[in-house]
This record gives sequence, structure tokens and C-alpha cells, in this order.
Amino acid sequence: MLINKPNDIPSSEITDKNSYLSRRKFLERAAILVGSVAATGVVYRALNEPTGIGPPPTRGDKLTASADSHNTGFFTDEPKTPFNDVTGYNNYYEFSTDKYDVAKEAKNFDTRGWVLSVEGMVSKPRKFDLDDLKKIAPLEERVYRHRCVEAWSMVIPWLGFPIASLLKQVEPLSSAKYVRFETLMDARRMPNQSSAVLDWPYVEGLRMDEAMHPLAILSVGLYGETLLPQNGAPIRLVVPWKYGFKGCKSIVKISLVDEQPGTTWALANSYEYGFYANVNPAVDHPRWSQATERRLPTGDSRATLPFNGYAEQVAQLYAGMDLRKFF
Ligand SMILES: Nc1nc2c(c(=O)[nH]1)N[C@H]1C(S)=C(S)[C@@H](COP(=O)(O)O)O[C@H]1N2
Ligand SMILES: [Mo]
Repeated sequence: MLINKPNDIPSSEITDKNSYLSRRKFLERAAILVGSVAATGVVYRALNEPTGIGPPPTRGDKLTASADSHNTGFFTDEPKTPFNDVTGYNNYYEFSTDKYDVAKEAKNFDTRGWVLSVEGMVSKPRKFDLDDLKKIAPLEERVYRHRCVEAWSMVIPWLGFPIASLLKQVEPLSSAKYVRFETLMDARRMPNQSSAVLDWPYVEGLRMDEAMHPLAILSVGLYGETLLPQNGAPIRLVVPWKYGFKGCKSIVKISLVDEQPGTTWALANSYEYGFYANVNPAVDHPRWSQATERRLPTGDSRATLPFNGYAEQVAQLYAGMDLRKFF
């Protein structure tokens, strides 16, 4: 087995009451979680096979970028992970904890009539429907590295627009310090929400300056098509310098707030997952190294870069912060 059992973690490492309670919660859930994490070793090899990954993908609607993103920092020229892998190997616990099953379980997820509410500390709170969202800003293509905290990575050609463009429309108050993102809560449409594997709805957050950074986008598509349900249709967060779990899927609510919001994985286990979740090869996960990653679909090992290779653009956001403490 690649990983230590959670009870190998000496209790001396558990410092405050909060993380102790989180750890207890974690242990209760360990059976399920360890299963899904341990499976990744097998998964890399399976992904070497170019065919038969997941169910035959249902295609999205055609979607093209209407703006040219000339800033080269918005692209990597590393080979893209094939469409079938991007849409056939997913983390989306509302549908399944098995990455190969998400596409199948989410297949019939109906996003018609979707409404995204942007509210909280803003001058002009507003609800956006899918047509409104098309008019926020010209759609851009961004080819980003995508690094999961479980040490696998992909390269994905997203279609989306900067979060900043959406926030501008609602006029944030100067008292707003953080942005909170919330996934749909509906166990009839998201069957695994009837399990207790995580607390629902899935929530995420960014500091205001992180959300306003031009690299941080709301994505509505990938590979020239609208997002499929397994990738977070109809709209999801993409923050390429952070671990993948920050990328909250199928968002129904964005709230501007003045205090750091709770975020799903940090609430589930604050000992293992933090609010910032910046990709950092120097700070290991308690149960595995973050120094290297497996690039899918081949699973080839490569060095993980600080801030996932976006240090030049974002490192200054964290100047003076101890990134071991604020992990
Ligand atoms: N609502 C919700 N968002 C989520 C998740 C989830 O389980 N639920 N998983 C996260 C994790 S751990 C990762 S790595 C990415 C995976 O995105 P992808 O399937 O599009 O590659 O989605 C993130 N967003
Ligand atoms: Mo992840």
C-alpha cells in the first residue's frame, strides 16, 4: 500500500481541538476515503490504455472562444490531456467517489433553468441565468495545468472568463474580503449527496485578491464544447495555481463576505487540507509527497512546480506569508 493508515499519525502532531475533531471525523470516513485515494496507484496504469476509459462520452454543445488571450501566461504548450480522460476520470463526490463512475452517474444531470446568484457584500446583488452568463465577458480559451491534491495532473483547454468580470457587475463593497462559492444542493439530482462522505453543499472560497487575479476563471466549457456534467456543468471555478479541490463545480451561489469562509475539504479534515491549497512541492500532504505528480493520461512522473508553475504571476499575492502555516 502506498499510504500510511491514518492511525499511524502520532497524536502529538494533532495540536488544537479543531484539528482533533476534524481528525476524528476523518477517521470515521477513512474507510471510504482511503479506498478512493489508494485506488489512484492502479488508476495511472489503467489510464495508459487509450480506449475504454469510462463510458462513451456524451458531447457538449459547440462553444468557441470569442476573445484571443494573448497573454502567454494563460497557456501552457505542454501536451493536452485527451478529451476522453478529462471527461472520464473525475472527482465529483456528489455523484460518486469512484473517478471512473462520475461520468456515468452524472450523465443525466439537467442544468436547464440554472440560476447563479451573486450576493452578499455587493452594491448590486443579482441572479444570472445561462444567457446572462454568456454576456459577462468574451469567452477565452485558457490551457491550464490542473493539479489534484492526490498527485495526479492534467492539461486542460478551458473556456471561460475571469471571475473579476463577473464581480465587476455586482460592484463589491470595500468591506468584502473573501468570495465564497457554493455547489448545488439537491440529492435528487446529485445522488451521492444522500451519503455523509462530505458535508453538503460543497463550498469553496478565495481571498478577494485571489478571486480578482486574471488567471482565476469561471469555466463554462472545455475542448471547444460546453462543460459536461462530470466537469461541473454549467459553470465551475478554475484556479490553476491551487489544488484541484478549490475548483468548485456546478456553482449556484457566489457570496462576498468579510470573513474567511469554511471550505469543504478543510472542514472535513483541517489537518490535511487548508484554505489556501496553493500547489506547493515543499509542503507534503501528511500521507504522501507533493514533490512530484503523475501527468495523465500516461502517468509519467514529473516534478511539481511551486504554484503549479504560475509563481511568476501569483507569488506576490502571498508575500510575507508562511506557506507551511497557511497551506
Ligand atoms: N462540487 C464539487 N466540486 C469539486 C469536487 C467535488 O467533489 N465536488 N472535486 C474537486 C476535486 S478534488 C478536483 S481534483 C476537481 C476535478 O475536476 P475535473 O473532474 O473537472 O478534473 O474538482 C473539484 N471540484
Ligand atoms: Mo482533487
